[in-house]
Amino acid sequence: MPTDAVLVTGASGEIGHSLIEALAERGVTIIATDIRPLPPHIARYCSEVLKGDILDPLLHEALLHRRFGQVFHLAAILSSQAEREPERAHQVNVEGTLRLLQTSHRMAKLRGEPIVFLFPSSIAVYGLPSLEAKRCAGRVREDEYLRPMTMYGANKLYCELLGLYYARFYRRLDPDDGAGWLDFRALRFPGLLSAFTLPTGGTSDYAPEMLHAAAQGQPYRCFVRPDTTIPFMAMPDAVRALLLLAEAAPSALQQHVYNVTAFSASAEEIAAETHQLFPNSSITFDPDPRRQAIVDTWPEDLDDSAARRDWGWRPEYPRHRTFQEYLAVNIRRRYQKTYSL
Ligand code: AKB
Repeated sequence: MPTDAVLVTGASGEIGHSLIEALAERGVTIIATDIRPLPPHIARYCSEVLKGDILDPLLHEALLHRRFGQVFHLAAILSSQAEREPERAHQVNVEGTLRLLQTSHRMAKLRGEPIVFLFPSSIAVYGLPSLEAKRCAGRVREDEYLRPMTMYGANKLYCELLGLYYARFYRRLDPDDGAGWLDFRALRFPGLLSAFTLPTGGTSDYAPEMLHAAAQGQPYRCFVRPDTTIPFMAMPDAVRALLLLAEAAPSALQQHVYNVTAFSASAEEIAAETHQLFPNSSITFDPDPRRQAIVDTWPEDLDDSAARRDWGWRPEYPRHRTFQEYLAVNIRRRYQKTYSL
């Protein structure tokens, strides 16, 4: 871990809370930013919380007055929300990332040392042309089916390339760079399942929403068909993957972008797992054509062998452990606490 502070953007989002807790456990100094306020139980782990829009030049100016040596750029508008406001999504997801790459590159030059820039990408970069192709594709590799149909998927794919540009070409083109360059690394995440936070505006949200609704005794109408299958991962594995990739020796990395996954499951299987945990849960299926069309282009499974080979990735939460250990314990505890407040 770097001796200088670690910058976490989008700190108030789904991944931010768990990542900040994990960084704090390692004794790291954390600078957090988000457009929304950070809950006090997370803010207390940060040496500074800068509230602001990732597009705001004043935020970037303020960041340049701090000394950070590593970046986790989590700020983004997720896939379903991005289809509702595509131009805004492009601004936040692409222009916001471009500005942060520039700011981080400037910081790396000021420090005279490389900055590791972690970018969470997504299965949304893939675009399977039909349901039949999705069913036949099997475990999709990093270089296959890169034809995203959503604004969010296109944004993520382009930002992977932008990061690569800053890491490679900009470095070669700028002779003054010295040792101050960007070490850009991206992870393509599947749908994430957290016991503590709910995503907003994603298309894989049906899985966490189903669970959190059941834990609160509320009925849930699932917006995709029961047979809809995509890969998933429990939040502790997602955070561990980010930290493992951040800590990997540069010489070990044969590529800049890696798939990671833990298990694949259909919406029906997630509902069955939810029923096991919460036998009184009521889950019905009422597919939304627009959101269904999005997940129908995402792969059923990912090939994460490059991550396993280069930086020792192995998920610790397969499906059974995700539901029966991580979610069963923490989600119950979370809502028991809420009820007893
Ligand atoms: C979304 O559904 O938009 C995200 C993702 C798969 O990147 N959870």
